This record gives sequence, C-alpha cells and structure tokens, in this order.
Amino acid sequence: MLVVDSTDHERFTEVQEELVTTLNDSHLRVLVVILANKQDLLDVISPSNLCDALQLQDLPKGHPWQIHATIATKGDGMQEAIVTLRMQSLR
Ligand SMILES: Nc1nc2c(ncn2[C@@H]2O[C@H](COP(=O)(O)OP(=O)(O)OP(=O)(O)O)[C@@H](O)[C@H]2O)c(=O)[nH]1
Ligand SMILES: [Mg+2]
Repeated sequence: MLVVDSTDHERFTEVQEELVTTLNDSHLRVLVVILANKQDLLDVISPSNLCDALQLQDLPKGHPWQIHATIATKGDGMQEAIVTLRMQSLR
C-alpha cells in the first residue's frame, strides 16, 4: 500500500521513481494499492491525474495496481482499500 499526499505536487516524480525502484527490486508480484490521500484539501490532484503523474500504466512487468481516493483523517475510502488488500492476500 502506497499512501500519496495528493497536495504535494513537487514530490510526484520522486514517488514515481521510488515505486519503480521498489518493484524492480522485488520479486513479488503483489497488488499495489495506491491511496490518493488528502482529497479534502484544496489544490489536490485527482486519482485519475495521479495515475498519469505516477505513470501507473507503465509499471515494470505490467504490475497490477489499483488507486483509491482517500481522506485518512476521516476514514473516507479506507474501508474499500483495505478490503481489496485483504481479498488479494486470501487469493
Ligand atoms: N486534511 C487532511 N489531512 C491529512 C490527511 N491524511 C493525513 N493528514 C494529516 O497530514 C499530516 C501529515 O502529513 P504528511 O504529508 O503525511 O507528513 P509530513 O509531516 O508532511 O511529512 P513529509 O510529507 O513526509 O515530509 C498529519 O497532520 C495528518 O493528520 C487527509 O486525508 N486530509
Ligand atoms: Mg507531507
């Protein structure tokens, strides 16, 4: 699970690079669940624009991923994201 501060535009490139490095280092082909967090704040990137900013379509080896809009401080979107991860771990 990767939690991204959706207001922190300056760091999307750094996040993208870290994600690719981590996946390249790992032999695991687990689902990556990305939380586009802080969706309650002004000047946020939307989940679909975050997909583009993180170049999720081009992850190494066609790695499976999902993105969820979240507001961690209110719990919004968290249930869905965690249910998805649990279902994946039971497969
Ligand atoms: N409004 C809002 N605040 C949040 C949300 N999720 C976390 N926070 C708050 O964000 C703060 C932490 O911000 P982060 O960006 O995680 O951490 P940071 O201190 O900025 O550290 P770095 O970004 O790693 O440098 C805490 O005060 C949290 O309560 C959210 O969905 N909405
Ligand atoms: Mg921050």
